[in-house]
Amino acid sequence: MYRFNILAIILIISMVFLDASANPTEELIDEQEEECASYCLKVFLWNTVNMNNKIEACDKKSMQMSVLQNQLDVLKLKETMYEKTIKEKEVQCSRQEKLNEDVASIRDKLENMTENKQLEDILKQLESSRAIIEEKNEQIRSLKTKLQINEFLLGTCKSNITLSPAALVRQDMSMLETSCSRIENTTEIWKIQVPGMEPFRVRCDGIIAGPGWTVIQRRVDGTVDFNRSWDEYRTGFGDLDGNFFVGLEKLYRMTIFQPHELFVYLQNFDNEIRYAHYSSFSIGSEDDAYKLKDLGEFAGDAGDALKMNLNMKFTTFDRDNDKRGFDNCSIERQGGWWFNQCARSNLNGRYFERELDKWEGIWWWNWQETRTLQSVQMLIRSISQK
Ligand SMILES: [Ca+2]
Repeated sequence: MYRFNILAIILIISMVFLDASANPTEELIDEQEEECASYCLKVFLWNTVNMNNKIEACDKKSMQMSVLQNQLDVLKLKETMYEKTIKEKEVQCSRQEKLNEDVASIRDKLENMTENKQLEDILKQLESSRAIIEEKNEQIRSLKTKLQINEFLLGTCKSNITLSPAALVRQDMSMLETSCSRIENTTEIWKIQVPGMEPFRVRCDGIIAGPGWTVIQRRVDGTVDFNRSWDEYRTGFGDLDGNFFVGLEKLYRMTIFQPHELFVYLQNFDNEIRYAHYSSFSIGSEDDAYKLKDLGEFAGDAGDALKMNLNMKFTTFDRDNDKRGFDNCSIERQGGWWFNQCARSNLNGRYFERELDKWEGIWWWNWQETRTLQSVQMLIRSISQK
C-alpha cells in the first residue's frame, strides 16, 4: 500500500508537469517531447509496476522462505527428538540383549544345577545301595560262620551219640575247651578250639577280673615290638607268658562263636590300677577288615576311651583303614588299632620303661591322657558261660 501511494503521487506530478510545460510555439517539439515523456512515463510505470511485482514476488518468496524456515526448524527439532529417541531405544535394546544373555546364562546354570543335583542323588542312591550290599555281605559271611559253628556242634553231638558211656567219659576228658570259661583263681595256658580254626593256645586268667577270662592282649615290658604288619596282627604274635596279641582271626572266630564281654586292665607307673569294662565285644571278619562291631555298655573307673573306635576297621602301618585322610594313624601311634581319626587310647603303642608323655606310647586318654602306662591287658569272656 505504501508503494502504491508513491507511484500515484509520481503519476500526478508528472501530469501536472506535462501540462505546465505545454508551449504552443514549439508544438512539434512539444509533441515529440510529449510522446517521449509518455513513452518514458510508460517505461517508468512499467518498470515501477514490474519492480513492484518483483518486490511483491520477493516478499512472497520471503514469506515462503520464512514459512519454510519455520518448517525446517520444526523438522530439525523433530530430528533432534527422533535422534534422542533412537539413542534411548538403542540403550534399551542393549539392556534387553544383556538381560537376554543373563537369562540364558541363568537358565544354563539352572539346567546344570538340576543335572548335578540329579547326579548327586544318583550317587547318594548308589552309595546307599553299596552300603546295604556290604551290610548284606557281612550278614552272609556271619551266617556262614555260624553255619560252620553249628556243623561243628552237630558233629560233636553225633560223635557223642555213637560213643559208649566209657568212651564218652574219655572223650570228654580229652575234648578241647572252646573258651577259658572254667578257669578260676589262677592263670594258665590252655589249648582251645573254635569253629573254623585249628586248635590254638591262649592265656586264661581267673584272677584279674574274676573267673573265665581269655587274655587277648598283654603288655608288661618292652621285649616285644607291637608295631607289626597286617599279616602279623591277623595271625597274632608274641609270648603268652609275656607280651602278646592273640590275633585278629582268632578274635573274630571266638567272638562270633559266642557272645563276649571285654575287660581292659590298666596299671600306671605308680602301680595304681584302673579298668574299663564293656558289656559286649565282637569284631568282623577279615573281609570287613576286622571291624570293631560291638562294645555294649561301658563301666569302670578309667573312663570310656574306646567308644570313638566303634565301627572302625583295623589299621596297621601297611593297611590304612582309618578315617584320617592325609596319613595313617598306625604310623604315628606305632601300633595296630581300630583307628578312627585316630583314637583316645593306644594299648598297642610303643612300650616305655617309665612314665612319659608320648603319643606313640601306651596310654588311656580318659585316665591320664598320653602319659605312658606300666602294664595293660585286654581280656574277653563268654557271656553265656559267665
Ligand atoms: Ca588314613
